[in-house]
Amino acid sequence: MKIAETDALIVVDVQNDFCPGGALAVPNGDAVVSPINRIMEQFSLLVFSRDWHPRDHCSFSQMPEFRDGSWPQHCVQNSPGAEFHGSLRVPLDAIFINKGEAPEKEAYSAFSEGTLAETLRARGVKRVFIAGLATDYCVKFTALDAVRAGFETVLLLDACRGVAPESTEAAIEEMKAAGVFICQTGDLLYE
Ligand code: VGL
Ligand code: ZN
Repeated sequence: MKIAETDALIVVDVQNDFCPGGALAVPNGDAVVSPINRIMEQFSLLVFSRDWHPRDHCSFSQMPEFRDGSWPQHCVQNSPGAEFHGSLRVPLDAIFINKGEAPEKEAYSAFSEGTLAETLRARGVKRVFIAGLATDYCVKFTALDAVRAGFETVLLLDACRGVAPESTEAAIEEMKAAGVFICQTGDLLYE
C-alpha cells in the first residue's frame, strides 16, 4: 500500500500508563512503539492523541473492573503516567490532541474534542491510518469517528494492542463492519 500526501497517521494514546508497569497496562502495549516509529517518517502529517484526565475523572474507580466506566486512575494531566512512552518518536511539528479533560465526560476518540476532523480536512487529508492503544477502546472509537467524518480509514493491526482478547476481537469486527480497512505495517513498508 502506497502512502500519499493526503494520508495522515493517527497515533492513539501511546502513554506510559497504557504500557507494562503503568496504571492501566495493556498487555504488550509497548510492542506498538517499534512499528509506529518505523512507519512514521513515511507520513507528511502525524497526529498524536493523549488521554489527559483530571484527578477526579468520572471513569476512575477505587475498585476498577477494567471496563468502560470503571478504570483505575490513569493518565492524570502532567503525571509521569500521562507522558508518551519514552521510546516513541514524537516530532514537534505533529498535531497533538488531549482528550478526556472534562471531569464528568468520557472521551475515548481522538475526534472527541471536535476539532480534529476539520483540521485534517483543512490540511487536505483524505485517508487516515490508525495505530496505538487500546484497540478495544480509544483506537476503536477513533476509527469509527474517522469513518463517520468521511475519511477512508485504515487500522494498522500489528501497531495496536487491546485491553482484553474478547473485546479486542469484537472491536476489530465492529470496525470492519463500519468500513475500516484492516492491514499491517508491513503492507506499507514493502510495497
Ligand atoms: C483508554 C481506557 C481508559 C484507551 C483510555 O486509551 O484506550 N482506555 N482510557
Ligand atoms: Zn482514560
